[in-house]
Amino acid sequence: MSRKKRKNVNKLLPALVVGLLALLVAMTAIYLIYIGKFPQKDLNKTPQTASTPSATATVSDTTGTVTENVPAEETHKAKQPAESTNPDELLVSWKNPASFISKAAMGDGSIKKTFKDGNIRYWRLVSNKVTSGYKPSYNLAFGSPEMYSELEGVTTFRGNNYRTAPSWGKADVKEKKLEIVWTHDIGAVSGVGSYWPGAGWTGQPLLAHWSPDVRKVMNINNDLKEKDLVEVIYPVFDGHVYFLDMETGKESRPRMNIGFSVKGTGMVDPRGYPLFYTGQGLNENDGRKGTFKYRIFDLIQQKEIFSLPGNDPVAFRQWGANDSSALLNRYTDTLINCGENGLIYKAKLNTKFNKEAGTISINPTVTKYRYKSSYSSDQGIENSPAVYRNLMYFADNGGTIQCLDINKLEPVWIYRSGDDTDSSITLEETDEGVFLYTANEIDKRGKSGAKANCNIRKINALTGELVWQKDYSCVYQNYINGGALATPVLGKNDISDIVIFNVALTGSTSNGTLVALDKKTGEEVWKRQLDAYSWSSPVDFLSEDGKTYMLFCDFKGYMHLIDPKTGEDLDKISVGGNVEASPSVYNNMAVVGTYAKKIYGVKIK
Ligand SMILES: [Ca+2]
Ligand SMILES: [Ca+2]
Repeated sequence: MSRKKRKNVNKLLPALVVGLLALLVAMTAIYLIYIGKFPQKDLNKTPQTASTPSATATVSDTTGTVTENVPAEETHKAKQPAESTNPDELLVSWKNPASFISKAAMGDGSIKKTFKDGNIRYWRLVSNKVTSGYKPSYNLAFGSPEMYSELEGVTTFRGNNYRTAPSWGKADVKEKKLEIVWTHDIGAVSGVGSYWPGAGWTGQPLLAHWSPDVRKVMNINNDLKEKDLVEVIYPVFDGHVYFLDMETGKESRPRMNIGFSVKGTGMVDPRGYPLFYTGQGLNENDGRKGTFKYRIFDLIQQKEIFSLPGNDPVAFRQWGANDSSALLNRYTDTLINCGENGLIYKAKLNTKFNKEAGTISINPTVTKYRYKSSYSSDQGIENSPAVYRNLMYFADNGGTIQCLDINKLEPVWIYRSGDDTDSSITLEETDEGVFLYTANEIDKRGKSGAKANCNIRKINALTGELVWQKDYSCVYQNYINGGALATPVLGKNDISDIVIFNVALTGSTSNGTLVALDKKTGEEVWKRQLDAYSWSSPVDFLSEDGKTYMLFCDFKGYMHLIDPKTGEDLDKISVGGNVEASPSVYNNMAVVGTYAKKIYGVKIK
């Protein structure tokens, strides 16, 4: 061996030792993995918004049909704070191994997702055809609730995608009094064995502060074209959509005749486009029968330009009413709507709005999400969906609370609420996480004269885990259900530590309870017994000096001005009859329709 060669061997020795050591470590690791003792990262504890490893979802075939490889959830890191308006950046990953046990492609194009205590079978239909491998052609996600509406006002039920803004602006509160400053007469309809006067549940009037250029191209009365108008847009029981000047209560343009009752809440396009959307509550009007439709109106010409059939041939339930108030994603021109037929509609509207020419058109492409929950066969959604980014939350008549990835149309988690849930879910994002608040009613569990608990819950919105639950005993009654029909006030600003629920028929068929619960613990902060129950959702609004006030209406026809820190009345006025609808507030004005067959304009003084 030459010196040179020997030198090379000496050089190689340390490398050989390192290599052998690495081999030893690798073999030990393989052995540990084999015996199952290799420490792995606990994926269950990985925060949902953080980047999680991409993996193929477990696909087990439970039916003997051909197993389809379902692609893994892509990993999306929340790169931007919620102020972002780019859906690509807003998408959150929900890849959490704990959220489901297995996922199986079924023979009929559905997918069965099995969770800890139940399962969901779901179908995605594009142009009414079941598609087994749905892939969205663009990303859909919502921004922060403050970013929901470009148009000032209340443009959907509870104002935003968290369902937490039933009011807009700030009120100048001095006397802490309410005063009716106008009323506007509306009608009633009769169904078989039923009579529906005025406005119904959820019935929140829409308030739109139009931009001057949009106002000028619409068919608003000439004398109001130059006025800085806040317009009340209100579909009600008598089958008309009323348009009123919020200041005076006078018609701002001719009413539109739908011909059949609306009892839910409509939606005005949050982009400030002259488009109005509404479902239908009944399909009969004083003996005349019709079909159920979900309608979209052009507010320039004031005419219907598109509709979805309520009795949808692809739906599992042939009841076509629609009380749910839709959401519109203004970044992607996408409408999200839930039907009482059990379907979720995701429609790319393909809107063309030419402000200068005064023309607007849509050409929707409709995708549908249909599902069956193992919790209950009851189909139909009456609450208004809430959305955190790409995660949508809703509950159904069978008591399934569902978190649905609205981008991929895939259920993320389900929760058994135990009964029909029509109260809309409210959302909150905090430093501790994203949470939802929900409450059910006493319906499917009921027997006449029996009692059951209305369950109020705080749930981790990303994992579906219960944070706390608070129960209130309610009386069952079949035609007017007890429990929560109202959507809660989610405290903000000076009442940010509480959430306020309105629970009907606690104790008897005529009374109720208004309760403020501590958001962290679920403990009662205050409780008020009501001698008149209510289905109306309480409304919080902020004063110019930073104090939160609350309006609350009941079945005896009172509107209360309440201090939400104590639950006590500051003032109380009569609005003529049962209030199932819930008020909207714009600065110092509140508007609501009641069973007295009137819309009321109430000044907060
Ligand atoms: Ca229901
Ligand atoms: Ca019910």
